[in-house]
Amino acid sequence: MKKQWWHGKCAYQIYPKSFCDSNGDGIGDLQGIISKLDYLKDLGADILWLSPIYVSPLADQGYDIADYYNIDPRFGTLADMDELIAEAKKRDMDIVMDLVVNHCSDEHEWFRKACEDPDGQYGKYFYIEDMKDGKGPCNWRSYFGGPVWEPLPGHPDKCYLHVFHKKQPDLNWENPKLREEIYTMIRWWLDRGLAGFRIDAILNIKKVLPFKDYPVDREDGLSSVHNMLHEAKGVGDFLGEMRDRAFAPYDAFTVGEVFDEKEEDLPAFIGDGGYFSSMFDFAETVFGSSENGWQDAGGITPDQYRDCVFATQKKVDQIGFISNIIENHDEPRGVSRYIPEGDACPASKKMLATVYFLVKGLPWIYQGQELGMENVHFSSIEEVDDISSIDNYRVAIEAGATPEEALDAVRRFSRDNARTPFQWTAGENAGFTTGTPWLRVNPNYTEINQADEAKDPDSVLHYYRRLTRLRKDPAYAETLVWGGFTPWLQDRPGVMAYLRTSEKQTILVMANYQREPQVLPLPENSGYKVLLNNYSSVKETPEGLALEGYQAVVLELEK
Ligand code: TEU
Ligand code: CA
Repeated sequence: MKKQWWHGKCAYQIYPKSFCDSNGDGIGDLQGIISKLDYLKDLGADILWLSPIYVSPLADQGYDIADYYNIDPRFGTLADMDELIAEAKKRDMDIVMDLVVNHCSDEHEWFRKACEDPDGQYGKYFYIEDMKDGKGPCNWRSYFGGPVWEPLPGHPDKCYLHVFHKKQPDLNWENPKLREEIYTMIRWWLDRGLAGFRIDAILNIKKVLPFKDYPVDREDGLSSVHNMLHEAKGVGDFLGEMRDRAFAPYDAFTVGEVFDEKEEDLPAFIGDGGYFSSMFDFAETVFGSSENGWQDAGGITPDQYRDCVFATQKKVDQIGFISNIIENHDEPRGVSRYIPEGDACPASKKMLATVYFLVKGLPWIYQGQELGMENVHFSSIEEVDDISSIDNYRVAIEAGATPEEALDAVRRFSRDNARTPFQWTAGENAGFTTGTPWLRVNPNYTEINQADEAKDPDSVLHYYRRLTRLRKDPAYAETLVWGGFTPWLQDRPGVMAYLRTSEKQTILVMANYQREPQVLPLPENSGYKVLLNNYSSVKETPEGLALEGYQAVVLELEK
């Protein structure tokens, strides 16, 4: 694996709508982000990914783009964006945008023109088919519920494909003209000084053609899009072309949102010269999920979490650099998911931070994670905005769940858990806005907020600062960034531990991933130096270290 400029960095995801509102309209914006750059710099964030801020009706919160060449006025202007890029550069930080090109918005000019003339040039930018008996050509179920086919406005005999929401018509990547439009747009942004892109839902760009049915897997008579994706071949041709035509000339940083990749594809995806710089590890986020919907999805135990992370480490090994997360804007809060119920507290949150952050790969922090922000206890489905949560609520009810059970599934998995406003202060609206926030603030902001944590040296926030500094410390970077990864005590329940090794040194990351204390042996009878500890001390016994509940230590082992 070749070393890259971004390997030693720390990445941070901003969900602009919920980060910081500068003008009191209840919606976070670019000036809000600019006002917090010093905060992010101090945290140790180097690469900032912004979820979409392009012109959009926000049906899927910006993942439905109506103009790729402009900023939605609710977020700001192009001048604000240029300012953000420049202000970030001044601080040696990089801005990464979201690249949403599997689909656009039904309010995009291309789609409007396609509706005016389905047989014309823009009709060929989409998948437009004839309806038969009021139905589209195949039985795929869209990710957000219902069939993937929707009548084409103005043409009741025709329909268009949308694997996500009906306001997100799929772009036809088989059409070279469409691909050319996309590459031109990417280069336009990179020319503005952008460092790269997070690439949305990208494996969906390759469809199995001609359209055909797959086995029905729910009572709605439809079949999950996954069935089609598993069979689709040739996405690499598109990805390779996009890399060569758009990313490579700029040495852009790209991170793919890739689900369900085949193991043999890893070298092509993230190996040297691969389609992407990196891709997210979703092994733990998809664990326990069910094609039946959230009501059937299971939780994940600490041991299962560890095994997911370790399996990815083993699979990726020397091939490339994976991107590690515990949450993002599509997932519940990591501390609510990966820490057993009732046990989320500053110590356990710091422990989780330690173990995911120091495995091999690029560590990502999702906004608010560094404060230990938690899931929301929604009291009714009316409090939920997200289209995917609303669909999953309906699916649960249709599958026989009671409203309370359905709401419970939403509480566990709703994307809105991560989308509530950033908790800046203990003041009104958590200091996010002077107006009315677009989504209700999590009521725990009086306990969990940035201002209070900044004052408390023992806070989760300060712990994250220590973590980013440790990984970037020149004395340890060779090991923590590029060093090898070896599991330690993998067969012991309630433990997540591993060694990071380089020619220079060996570092042991060891966590007691349970409420009860336990004694954990060190590799040999080696001496050690404590580099990080989420407790004030660590007890030694002849058998090893006696770790408190959720205690995590990072030790440099003496050779
Ligand atoms: O997410 C893709 C997405 O919805 C996945 O979780 C999907 O279910 C997966 O492919 C299943 O294996 C991205 C964005 O992150 C999300 O916010 C958007 O809603 C979505 O694309 C549509 O743009
Ligand atoms: Ca605003």
